[in-house]
Amino acid sequence: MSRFNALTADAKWQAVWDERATFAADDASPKPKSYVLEMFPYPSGKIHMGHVRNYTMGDVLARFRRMTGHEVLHPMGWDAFGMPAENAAMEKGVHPGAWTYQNIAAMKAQLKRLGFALDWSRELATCDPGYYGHEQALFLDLLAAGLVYRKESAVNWDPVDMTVLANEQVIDGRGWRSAAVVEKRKLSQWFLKITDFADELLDGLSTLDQWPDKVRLMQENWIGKSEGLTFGFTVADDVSATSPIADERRIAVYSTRPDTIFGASFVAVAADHPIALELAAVNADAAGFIEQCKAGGTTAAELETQEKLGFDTGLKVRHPFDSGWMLPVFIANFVLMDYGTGAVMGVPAHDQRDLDFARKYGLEVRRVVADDDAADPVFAGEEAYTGPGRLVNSAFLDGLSVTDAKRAVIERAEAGGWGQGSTVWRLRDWGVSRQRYWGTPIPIIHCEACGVVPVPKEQLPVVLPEDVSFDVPGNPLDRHPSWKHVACPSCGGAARRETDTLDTFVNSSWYFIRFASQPEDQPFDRAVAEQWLPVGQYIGGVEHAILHLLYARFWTRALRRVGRIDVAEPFAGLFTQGMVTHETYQDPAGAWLSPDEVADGRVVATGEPVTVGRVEKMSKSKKNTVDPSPIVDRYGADAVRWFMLSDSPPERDLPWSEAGIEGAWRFVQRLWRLATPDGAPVTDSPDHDLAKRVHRTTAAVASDIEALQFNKAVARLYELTSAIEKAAPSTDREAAITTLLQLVAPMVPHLAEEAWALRGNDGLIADATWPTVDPALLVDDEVTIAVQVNGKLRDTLTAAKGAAKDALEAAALASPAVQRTLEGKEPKKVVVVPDRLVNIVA
Ligand code: ANZ
Ligand code: ZN
Repeated sequence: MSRFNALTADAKWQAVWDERATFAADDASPKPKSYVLEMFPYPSGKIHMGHVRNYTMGDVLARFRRMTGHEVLHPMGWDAFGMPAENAAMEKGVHPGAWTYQNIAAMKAQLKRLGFALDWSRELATCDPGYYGHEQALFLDLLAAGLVYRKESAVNWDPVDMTVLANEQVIDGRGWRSAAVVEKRKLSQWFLKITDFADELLDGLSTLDQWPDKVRLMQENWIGKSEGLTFGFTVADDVSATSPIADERRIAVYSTRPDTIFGASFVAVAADHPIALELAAVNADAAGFIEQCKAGGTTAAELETQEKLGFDTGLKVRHPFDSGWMLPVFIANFVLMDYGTGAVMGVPAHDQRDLDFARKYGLEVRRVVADDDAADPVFAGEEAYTGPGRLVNSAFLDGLSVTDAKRAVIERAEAGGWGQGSTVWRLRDWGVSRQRYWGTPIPIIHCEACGVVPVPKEQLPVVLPEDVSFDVPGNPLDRHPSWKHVACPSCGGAARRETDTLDTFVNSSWYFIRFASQPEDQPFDRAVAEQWLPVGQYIGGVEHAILHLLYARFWTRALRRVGRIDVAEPFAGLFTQGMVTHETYQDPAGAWLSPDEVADGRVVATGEPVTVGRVEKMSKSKKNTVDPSPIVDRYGADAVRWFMLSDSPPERDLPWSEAGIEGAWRFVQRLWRLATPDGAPVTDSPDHDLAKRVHRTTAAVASDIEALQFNKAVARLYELTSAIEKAAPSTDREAAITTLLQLVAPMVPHLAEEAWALRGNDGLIADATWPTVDPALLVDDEVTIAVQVNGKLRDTLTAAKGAAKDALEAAALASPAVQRTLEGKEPKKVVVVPDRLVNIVA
């Protein structure tokens, strides 16, 4: 019998699908629409196993949806702007555009080789002016709607290379090329007002019931809504004599725990708070401390890990509820300037940072919340108490719960006019300016006379200049001899272009809309796009759980606000797949080895023993990657696809193994042998059991695929295959084989096409419909009866549904297990519950 020749079959059917445009989505189709999308790849040069797994899952769903009568949109494109192309330009002297398009060509060939059911006619690359020009138009829409603004913001500045560095170019605080210590510099940059949508983005999460809970939670935390009290501490100028900046002013703080106000023992301001800066101007020690804080970094993450440090300003403030109670004011390195008011009240007993700080500077630690009778005002522990409880040592708050006490303090503050209940968000506006070449030029012109002037839409796209050099650091757009010099669109005078480009996350914030509709003269046609959106099923890595998904949600809502589209949430369903992993290997010197440098526990080249390390995500740094291309060449696309689906639940990690892919290959061959007509005579005797099994598998596989439980579907298909193999030749068996081919078609489409044609079916299996299920055959006509003696399970029986009571009784008494238990005694009584159980009382 012939073997399935994947090499020829793969190429043959891929060419057929291409020629017939089998997977082109028809906007005008009357069928229900289904939009299946996997996160588009960055064109790094080669696809990796993670891509193969991600795209295989999406492909199975897309093909299945086609078979179940949907018009499917399943597109692919390239997230093509970004740093690696510029790095390649610097390292290899190749133009970022040339490098990117070469990579796209190579990766496209690799994807085609896997036989994905993609509508390639909608392919797009974000670095194409035909894409980013429309992005510029959308940016201008947002600008006109007041959703874009400019403000000073810090960038990483390399003082040796005299250039701005992207975050990923800063390694341990130093420039990646110069190794110089990176400084923070303020530059005027562009921001998108995502904070305007904070409420909407938070509330919208509750509508996303087909998203993983963990992703919704991550987004919720990132948006970070918190409620509390903003209130002022008044500086006591009469007792702040040691400070040169004392006067009767207020320092506003924000607290989510106003209930703990009687436990406050200090106030702390951020290093860049106006009070800190004012003091620094007249006090060299304060200035020195502020410098020290900045060197340590000022992001939330950096602050979290540092030792808590403070500088006593000499200022004293009065407690709002007791004007004789003075608290010292510190400048502290754990307070962020851009959160709340940039100042906090320190409550050491109930906040860990405050406790660390208080212990270091010998400040009072006073308990004000207790969960038991321990109302001792002296708090001794090293771990702040943040749990629930009753207020103690807190004057009029004593005895109240935390919640009631919060409310009471807010009420008093508002009544007394010294504070206001307030909501604070962690979410910050999105800084989109990048001082780089390989990105969407921001369509703005700066004119001395007119200020910031948007590029008129008829002048879009603002195209990147081709003739740029990367031999010196910095932004090639900025030093290009002519590109930035233009006439002001407003007054005609000499003006200059904005040389910042947009963050690549902007590119990926609307590509799914452009896939749905891509006219030449506008970003998308609203009516057409709305037919497809929202994306029904989006599949990608959990590493995009926060930024990409939040930005895309924001961008969609912003486009809705400017009237471009009436869609609130871009992705109705989200699935985050697990990673592809592999063992790691090291030689005796500790160097990482790739899997093909290792055989039988030894280094192939030297024969030295290999240390086998943990199974980890495939990564270049540990050299534990397996290149999919040679595997596809060797085993064929279908075996690779099958393996990607079979071994692990899709949300879990999948350990790559040679044995696994070989097993998949053997299964493909088994299917082939089964599907190839062997000329044996076929009898007309019905095989009811097999027919029933086929119907059940059909129904179950459909719901598995809908639920993206591919490994379960695969397991069922293994079982069905075995059952058909064992069945005697019959027309039912032949029908079962035909159905089996339809069921495996989304997973192993090349084999399915080849066998489908060979068995004399008309048309493509890709166009076939999913087999119909006869509901009558799904109903159990056999039941399992529990047989008990004195209430203890002794045996089970299989009986026809609805079997008579005495038949069940007789069968139960005849059971050898029952007879053994009865030891010849006569039963006193037999209770029969039809279809369920027989209980024998002895
Ligand atoms: C007093 C207090 C007592 C606080 C207590 C907490 C516990 P979330 O929940 O993230 O909103 N805080 C306020 N502004 C800050 C800033 N700019 N930098 C650093 N910390 C700041 O956190 C709010 C809490 O973080 C606020 O409530 C404040 O400390 C601190 F037992 O006030 B709290
Ligand atoms: Zn002008």
